[in-house]
Amino acid sequence: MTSTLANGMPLSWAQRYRDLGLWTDETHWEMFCAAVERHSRHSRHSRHSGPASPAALDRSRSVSWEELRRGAELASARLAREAGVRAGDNVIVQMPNCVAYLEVIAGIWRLGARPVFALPAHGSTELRHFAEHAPARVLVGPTRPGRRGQRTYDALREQMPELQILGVDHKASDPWEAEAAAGELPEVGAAQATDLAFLQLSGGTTGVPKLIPRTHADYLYSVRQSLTVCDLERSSVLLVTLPASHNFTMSSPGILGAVLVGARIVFAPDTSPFTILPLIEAHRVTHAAMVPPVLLSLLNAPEVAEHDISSLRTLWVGGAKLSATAARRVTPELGCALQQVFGMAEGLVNYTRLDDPEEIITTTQGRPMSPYDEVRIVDDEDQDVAPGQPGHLLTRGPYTIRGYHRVPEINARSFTADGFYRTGDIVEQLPSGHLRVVGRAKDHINRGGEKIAPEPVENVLLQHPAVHDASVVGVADEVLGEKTCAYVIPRPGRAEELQNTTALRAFCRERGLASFAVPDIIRVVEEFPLTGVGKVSKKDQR
Ligand code: AMP
Ligand code: DBH
Repeated sequence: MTSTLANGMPLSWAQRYRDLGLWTDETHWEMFCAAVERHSRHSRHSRHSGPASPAALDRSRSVSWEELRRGAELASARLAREAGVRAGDNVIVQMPNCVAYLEVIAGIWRLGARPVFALPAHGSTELRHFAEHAPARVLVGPTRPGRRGQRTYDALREQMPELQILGVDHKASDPWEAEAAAGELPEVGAAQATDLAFLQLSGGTTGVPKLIPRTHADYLYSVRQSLTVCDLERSSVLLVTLPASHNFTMSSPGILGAVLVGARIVFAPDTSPFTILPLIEAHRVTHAAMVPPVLLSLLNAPEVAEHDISSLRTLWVGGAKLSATAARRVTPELGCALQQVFGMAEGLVNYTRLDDPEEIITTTQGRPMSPYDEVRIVDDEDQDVAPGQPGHLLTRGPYTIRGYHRVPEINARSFTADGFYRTGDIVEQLPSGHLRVVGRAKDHINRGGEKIAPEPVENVLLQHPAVHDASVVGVADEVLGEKTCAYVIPRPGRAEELQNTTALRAFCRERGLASFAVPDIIRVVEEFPLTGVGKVSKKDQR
């Protein structure tokens, strides 16, 4: 008898969340089928003439809800027939943003198996780690993965010949044509709502990403709860521009939220303004999730003026700290609402509410979405800090894991004895409950004893008219221990104005930065190193 679920949740707590009505008995496949039923019925009733309006589309395909379910069934047939995937198996999914992606993961759930959500940016080191630790013996990827992807798969074939790599031709008008001809569907695999539903990945700021075990019940609760604080509805059009597999894209409220309410899903192949602006215009997109660097490139793209983006209603921005400077530009310049989202694949998700005062929306990262989320803000000795003071954020709740997948040593460090997850984030809490992320514990700079949070420095640099983006890190220094180094990306055509770093430092002082916080080193660069989902990788910058 085990006394915890796959996500480390003690059975007594699982029972409590069930009794409270937060967790239901539904699995992802059941949720998907019920949603398809609802939306198809609705469109049959409301359709007057003309073709069924699409549920999901990408560059090569446009499918209705029923076609989506059929695609998922055929995907499950292909996985079962070609790779023998069965209930309880883990399957690594590394697909670009496309309709077939959704069919593949739903197909895996149909079999009672579990996706391992790899990102397109993951290389053979990470993929091998997932295959070994999940463990998984099948990987689903695109038939034409591009040159880098091909090298990755070649390396994997050599290093792990036992890993079966299944290619899906996502650019075909019907990727499942051959399967449809092959005949019978495999049976729906057995799965319980409290079973492991998939393995999500942590951002992995150090070493390889950790595997995050989420159950059907806890995850679907998180999606439903997200929908209660967001304005996504049936008539909405969601643009998926961050990698589909990322927790933010998937669940906040994301692709699964769109499936639940019946919103249209438009898959964008990448995050560049050249790609997303025409898509927003063509499909009358109402909602999209972005990380701050993507928002900045949208705000600063001269092409914004050439496109009709008046359909936009709400942008969710999160994944990394959004500067107040950029946050304040969203509504005036893009004409839509901003909702800041501070979440983690491990669980806890915070949102600013749509009716919060502007100051809260632009200067905080929101508050927990569930009344059952517990947060504590503590000092280095795990003692609660005084209200309003910055400290380490710990959290526990109905959709936050109590342990990573199969790593007891790491779990002993990452969770408290009473089950709180140590997020590694430094936050302060307002009396209203809103959290302000001050930084990552590891990102704080200790400059000869003066503690410097990078964020306020970045905020000031961003106010400079020639600065597109700024990222501040600590670099080793013999005298001070650490010095501050600012990486800045100039706005197009304005690099010259940043050549004089003395002037940029003077600008920082004029804007009120403490003298010790004015960057010691300023480096003008064309781009920042990014993580798989497009967050700035400070680890690489250091
Ligand atoms: P991961 O564990 O890879 O899912 O990454 C989650 C982490 O991303 C959080 O613990 C934060 O450090 C960071 N993060 C996510 N959203 C925000 C946000 N809105 N503001 C600041 N940091 C964020
Ligand atoms: O960064 C994240 O992991 C994240 C950000 C916003 C997340 O997991 C989420 C919302 O659900």
